[in-house]
Amino acid sequence: MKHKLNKFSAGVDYKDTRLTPDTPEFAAALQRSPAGCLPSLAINGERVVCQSLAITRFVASFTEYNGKTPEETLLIDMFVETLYDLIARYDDVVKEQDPDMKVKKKESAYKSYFPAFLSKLEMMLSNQSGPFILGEQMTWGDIVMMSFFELKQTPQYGKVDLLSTFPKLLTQYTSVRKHPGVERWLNIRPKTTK
Ligand SMILES: N[C@@H](CCC(=O)N[C@@H](CS)C(=O)NCC(=O)O)C(=O)O
Repeated sequence: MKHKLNKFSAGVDYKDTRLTPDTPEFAAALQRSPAGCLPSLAINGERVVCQSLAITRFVASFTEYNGKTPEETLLIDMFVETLYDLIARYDDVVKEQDPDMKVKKKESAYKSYFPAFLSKLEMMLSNQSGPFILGEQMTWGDIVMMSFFELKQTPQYGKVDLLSTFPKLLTQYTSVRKHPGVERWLNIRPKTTK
């Protein structure tokens, strides 16, 4: 969702093709993807690339969402890498096959390392003079963060409210959703079951 949202809200032209797992089209797209994973992007309908963050950075580089200087771009990456450290840590829960153990691990994750990571992100945002990573200018990193917290509120992810005790992260979340390009996308995006 993050790269589609980035492309749409920044006005970058693209064709959105949605695929259902366990279909021949899905299998064919995995075959075409250099690393055998989705999402993928066919640049000008030709060269196929994959890895969602690489695609997101690439798309953002054509827009005002990537920072104006190497230092601004670095700041965006710092936030995203911190979030992805948290996502990597949570992989243990995602991969757990035993349902009871999964519930236990999930509860423990939300009590222990989630607050620690979110506190770091909250602190990092506190140093900015505005709701976003770069202050008043929304970036692709803000969109990635919003997408993550939105996902956690879906039934599939247990509708976890992670932000009520993190005012800066909550303001960033609501500000991204109110951004005109993002808001337009949220209104027209295809509904999924998740
Ligand atoms: N690091 C990759 C991971 C992507 C990934 O795991 N994609 C899943 C679908 S959401 C996939 O391609 N799975 C292969 C399969 O279903 O066989 C990214 O961020 O794009």
